[in-house]
Amino acid sequence: MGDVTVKIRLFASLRRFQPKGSDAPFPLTLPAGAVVADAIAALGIPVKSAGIVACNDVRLEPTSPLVDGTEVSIFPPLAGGGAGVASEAERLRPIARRLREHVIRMITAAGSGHPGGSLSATEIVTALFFHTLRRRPGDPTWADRDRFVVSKGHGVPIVYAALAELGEIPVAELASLRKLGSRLQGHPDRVVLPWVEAATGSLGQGLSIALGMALASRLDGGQWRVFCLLGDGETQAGQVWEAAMAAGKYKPANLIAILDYNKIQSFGTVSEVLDLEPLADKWRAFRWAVREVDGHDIDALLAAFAATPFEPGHPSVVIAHTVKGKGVSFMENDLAWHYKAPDAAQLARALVEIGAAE
Ligand SMILES: Cc1ncc(C[n+]2csc(CCOP(=O)(O)OP(=O)(O)O)c2C)c(N)n1
Ligand SMILES: [Mg+2]
Repeated sequence: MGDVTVKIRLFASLRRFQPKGSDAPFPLTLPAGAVVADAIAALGIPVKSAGIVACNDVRLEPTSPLVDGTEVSIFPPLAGGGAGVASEAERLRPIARRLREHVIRMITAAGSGHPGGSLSATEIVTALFFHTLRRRPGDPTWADRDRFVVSKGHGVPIVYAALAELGEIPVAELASLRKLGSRLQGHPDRVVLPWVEAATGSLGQGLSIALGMALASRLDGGQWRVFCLLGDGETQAGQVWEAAMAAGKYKPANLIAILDYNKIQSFGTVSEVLDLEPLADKWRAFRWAVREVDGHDIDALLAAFAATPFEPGHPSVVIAHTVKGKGVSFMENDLAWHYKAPDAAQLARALVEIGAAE
């Protein structure tokens, strides 16, 4: 009697304070009456580095008592939090770097996979998972969460990287990518990993699923939104345009498509295989509100996501101009890296270019 035990979940940049060998969340026991500030001190986290502390969805103050058996998430300060982070994009940039590192490492460990399309979507996924999406740590099926459907299912390694960096799956598990029995299949499997919203990978289907979700949210009077990441090659599939046309009719303003316009698909450039242009005009013709951004500019992505719906009563599409293989010079704009695993020397070179620690 007398002790209080909470489960601590540390956000990415605070992970260095995690006890060695422990997974997230890890237990912390303190004397009865302990408050949030005591937990932060016990972990050795400088007060200025612990910006936001939350229990489930509720924000805690340093003086808030710790409640036995609850989970406490500790995040670094947000922009303007007074700890020297100049902008939200500046906070997110190192996270994007870590996600690239995870992608490269896990595909190397798997011996196969699609690095190019994960690296082109890195800033998009970083901005969504670490800023825009309304989510509840530790609770993948929270009813009011924003949904994210990775329609280009072969790009799921970047989603696994984000989930690991958020502490929702162990970083060590990333090495099981594409292994038999792993939760981290080469294409997402919601049955074994509820953090992904749909089983995708057969290209062209995700926007239809996302549209159904968005209409369900509206029917239920929900506040949650649905974000759907499409590949540009994928957008050649007829079903994408069936979904786009239906969305133009039913007008879910809570549906946001993001098109990873990296200009390359499996066996050629999009323009030579089956040109999508004039792409923005096509979406407008289907009654979507359109915005084009540099898909590696985190400020631009955050601003675009914050501005949705771009027009009241319309679905929105963000056409994100990106570079396939972004961040690794020998992968950038090279068709070969659509589907290929690095060897040991290529891994080492890629990590240096990404700026990974080792
Ligand atoms: C229906 C279907 N046909 C073919 C494939 C094989 N395939 C996997 S990735 C890919 C190319 C996708 O290109 P794009 O949408 O541009 O993806 P990204 O450049 O973002 O990797 C293809 C054809 C598939 N997964 N599903
Ligand atoms: Mg592409």
